[in-house]
Amino acid sequence: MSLYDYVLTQDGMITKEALLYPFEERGLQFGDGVYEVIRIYQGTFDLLEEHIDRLFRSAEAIRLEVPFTKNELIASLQELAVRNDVQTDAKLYLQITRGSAPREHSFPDVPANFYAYIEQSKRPVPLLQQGVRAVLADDIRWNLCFIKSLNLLPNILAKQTAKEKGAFEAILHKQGMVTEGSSSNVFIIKDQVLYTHPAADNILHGCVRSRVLTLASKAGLQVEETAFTTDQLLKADEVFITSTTSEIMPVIEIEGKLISSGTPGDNTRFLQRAYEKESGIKVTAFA
Ligand code: DCS
Repeated sequence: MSLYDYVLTQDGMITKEALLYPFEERGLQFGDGVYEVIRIYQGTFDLLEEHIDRLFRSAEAIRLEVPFTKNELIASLQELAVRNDVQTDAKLYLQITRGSAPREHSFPDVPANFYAYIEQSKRPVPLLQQGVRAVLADDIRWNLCFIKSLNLLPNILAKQTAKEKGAFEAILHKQGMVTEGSSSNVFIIKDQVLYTHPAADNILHGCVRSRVLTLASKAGLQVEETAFTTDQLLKADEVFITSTTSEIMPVIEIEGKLISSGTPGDNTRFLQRAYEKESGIKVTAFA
């Protein structure tokens, strides 16, 4: 099959030669790829090696060969930030797919496609201060959620449901056991013990999640990587979610029910401050 020369894109009419990705692209047609979102604070990458390690784990899990080494990639991303003269808070989006080839389910013998771009992105300061609402949603995803794959349909459907209900996040559960958020990991604190789902195959092993576990242990909080129920979630003393863009986000209401008094808890606030310090954030949100 040959393609006509002009292709319509969201940016207008262009020739296929000008398209970086033709529409026969594995990421577009199959979600056959993996991605990362990496935080930049005042021009400096946060948790960069952790994200690159996870990218390589994701790629290996889908048998996708990354066409460069971790060190080469890290150097190139740093070069990208320098070229763009990034000084602000920002985020980098990066994806790698199995390439462009005529549509056929089995792997083609073509090189991978890759791109990375940086966009300005402010910290969600008012939300970090006040906390957010969440809803519950069925976790209808597959069993390999540790792979940060481009297949995000269940996640976006859950997030849209949350948005329509005036909530920030959908907390997912499988048969009543909380797994994670649609784009975050979920933590509860009950009687001074911090609980979160173990880093099993059915959740994404969040980079912020790992940092929070370290910070909590250092602070002397008891940490239990144990799954909890939606009932335990609603009865928790404190609830928060974590992600690269949301950091440590207090959850103050779930399905219309207040968590404790409906304000961010002391342990959550402590961890938020510790997180700022660990990330080298200069201007605190919690003065
Ligand atoms: N779980 C899911 C399903 C996620 O999509 C994310 C982050 C996390 C957990 C938290 O992982 P990090 O702590 O490593 O960020 N999702 C990214 C995304 O798609 N946009 O921003 C963050």
